[in-house]
Amino acid sequence: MRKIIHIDMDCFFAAVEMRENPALREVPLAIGGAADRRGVISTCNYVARRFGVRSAMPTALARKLCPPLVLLPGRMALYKETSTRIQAIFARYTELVEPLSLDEAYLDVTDSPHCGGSATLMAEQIRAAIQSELGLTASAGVAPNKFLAKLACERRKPDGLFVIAPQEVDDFVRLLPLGKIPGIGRKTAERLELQGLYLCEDARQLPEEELKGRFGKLGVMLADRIWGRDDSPVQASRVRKSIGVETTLDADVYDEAACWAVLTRLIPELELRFGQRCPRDQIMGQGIKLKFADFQQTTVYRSHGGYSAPLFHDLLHEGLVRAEGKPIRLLGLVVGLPKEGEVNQLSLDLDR
Ligand code: TTP
Ligand code: MG
Repeated sequence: MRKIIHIDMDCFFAAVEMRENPALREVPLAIGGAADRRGVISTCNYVARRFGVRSAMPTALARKLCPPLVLLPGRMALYKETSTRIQAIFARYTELVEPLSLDEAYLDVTDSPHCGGSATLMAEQIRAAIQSELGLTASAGVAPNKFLAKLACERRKPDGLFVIAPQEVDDFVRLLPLGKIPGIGRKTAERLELQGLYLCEDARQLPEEELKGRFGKLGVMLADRIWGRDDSPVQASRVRKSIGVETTLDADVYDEAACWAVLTRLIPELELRFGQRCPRDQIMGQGIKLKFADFQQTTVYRSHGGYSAPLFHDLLHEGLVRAEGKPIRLLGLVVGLPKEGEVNQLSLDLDR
């Protein structure tokens, strides 16, 4: 049985800004791109959330919901530096830290000698250190695995701690809506509901084989989660699997030629970025990301060995078929990288 802590900072970018300028604590505050530049909200403080403002919402909509909203452009360098200091606090307790983003991580403290081995006490100490040393609040979840620790953390947000002890797992999971399981998106949850499956206890009524038969890979995952099981390890050094560049367009574009014109500007940037890590002939695949005017998005990806810029043209064509005539608001490119350690050093040297 593992002891996992999941930590997630509360309204992270906004919290950093409120620490820098405490007057902002009293007003609805959001970090994001300007409305007249088709920006979106990165995050907002809890005052703004009471108006319905949310991450990823177009700023123009946020302004409608919350006219007094104070909007800041954000200071990524400051958030990154703060994130590094948070990571340093985690490292006092365990080497097994898996960051999920700048403000969120799993810690495996199963073998940590601190706090007499109590994960709960360690989580409290970490939260206290973040508060006293960085002037920020974090929420934490403690549980026997990653999946439950993440859900536990959400349960007491903001500035809270929630513990799921091994003997409490079954009660916690039984009444959990299936849509709350990480990996089950809104669409999948709706598909499950159409089959009369709302809660984990509903899915438990189906024989495991049937769950797997009906839902394939997803069913295999579900068969574990509905009983509170997740044996995925905390992965301390996550290897980077892809590199991408993208751009939100100043105005929507409709046709292939206009999209291609944008991509020809992005391609050199992409090549510059991946070129520092991996030679062209070792790229594992390439893809193109499209976001439509209705905010739906799709990625057309093709796995193969070696990189070819003209291939993006074929992928674009496929993507636009999927668009079914909808205008495009964002275009992006991505390449798949080989596993770390598998980049052939010789050809790297030859490329220089
Ligand atoms: P989250 O942890 O998802 O959100 P949060 O920390 O702002 O709020 P909560 O209290 O609910 O945890 O994301 C962390 C940071 O990542 C967030 O402060 C800003 C950034 N972010 C974006 O830029 N765009 C997004 O769509 C999301 C979800 C987050
Ligand atoms: Mg957060």
